[in-house]
Amino acid sequence: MKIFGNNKMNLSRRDFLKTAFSGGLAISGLAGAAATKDALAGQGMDTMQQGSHDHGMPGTVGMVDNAANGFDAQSLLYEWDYGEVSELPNGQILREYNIAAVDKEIEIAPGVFFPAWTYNSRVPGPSLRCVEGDRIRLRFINAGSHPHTIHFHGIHSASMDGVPGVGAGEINPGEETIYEFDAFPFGCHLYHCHANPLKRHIHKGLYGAFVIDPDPSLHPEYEILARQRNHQFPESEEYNEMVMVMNGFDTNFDGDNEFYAANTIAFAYMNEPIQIKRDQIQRLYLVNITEFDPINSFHVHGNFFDYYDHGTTFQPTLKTVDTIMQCQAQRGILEFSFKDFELGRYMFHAHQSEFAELGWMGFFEVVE
Ligand SMILES: [Cu+2]
Repeated sequence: MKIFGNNKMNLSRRDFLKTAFSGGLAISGLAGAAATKDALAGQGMDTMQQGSHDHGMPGTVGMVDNAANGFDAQSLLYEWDYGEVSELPNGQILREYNIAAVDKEIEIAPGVFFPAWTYNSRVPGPSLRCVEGDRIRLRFINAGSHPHTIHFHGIHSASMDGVPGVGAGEINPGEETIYEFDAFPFGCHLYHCHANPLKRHIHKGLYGAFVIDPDPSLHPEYEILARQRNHQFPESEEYNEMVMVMNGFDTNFDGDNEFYAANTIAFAYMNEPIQIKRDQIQRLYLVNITEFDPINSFHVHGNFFDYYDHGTTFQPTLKTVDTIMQCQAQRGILEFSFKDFELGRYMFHAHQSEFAELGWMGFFEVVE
């Protein structure tokens, strides 16, 4: 069996899930999972009618092996890579990062393994954090088996764009390069491999969040708001900050996703809800890098949020909404609070029901 290329495995998503079941993989959300667009296109009604008798909550039984993965869904929410910080002779802050492309098999749902291409052995790659105007110097080593790049969404010169044929272009296995630029504009951004074929390189797992905090001294008219969003200032500690990278996995290589998630692990935040304090303001950096599907979305239950598209403004671009959609590479910042709310579990998920039932669903658990 060739893993890549044009010989698509003749296995629909529904077949895959059946196979998974007969093989002992337990996914209690069969009813939901089976009602995929594959199923709807074929004998869908039959499937839906059969499925309609099972009203169990979608989810997985068992847990992925976090130790083997080398990361877990909870820490992916909160871990930042601030780089190694020093000061250049001109006073500018220098942040040096190291990223290696590594082939690694990861477990994306209990018993479901995906042969990922990763940045620093995790999917998504490290959440890079810096401050507007900092000098970014990123050493990229390709320890993988295919040529790769890192393409940043941000302002930089042509030669630092990380695309084939420009600057260093594609970095071959065993080779390395330096990407260097000043961090602009402030906001919630991302980086990803831009090697060809792009679709394959992205869906294999080569992407991550890239957050540039505003520098208050550059925004005197918004100084307090800038300090609240800048990790170096105590005002930012009023916020509980999280990162979610919405992604999908094509586990049978048919050009369509079998699993969806925020931060890779299907249903991770159903199995282990995200605990948030009722009195703390929440700030969520949300990035969509889902391949094969044109859009993804975020919806929260029982509450509304303000949204900053691309995170590049101090004033919300959408106020008091409970659903936003993002095309691939679109991203933004959500701010919300459960102050004075009843304690308990509040669901969040993609409002493409199919994505939700195939893994992109979770809970915030509001606690004292
Ligand atoms: Cu690549």
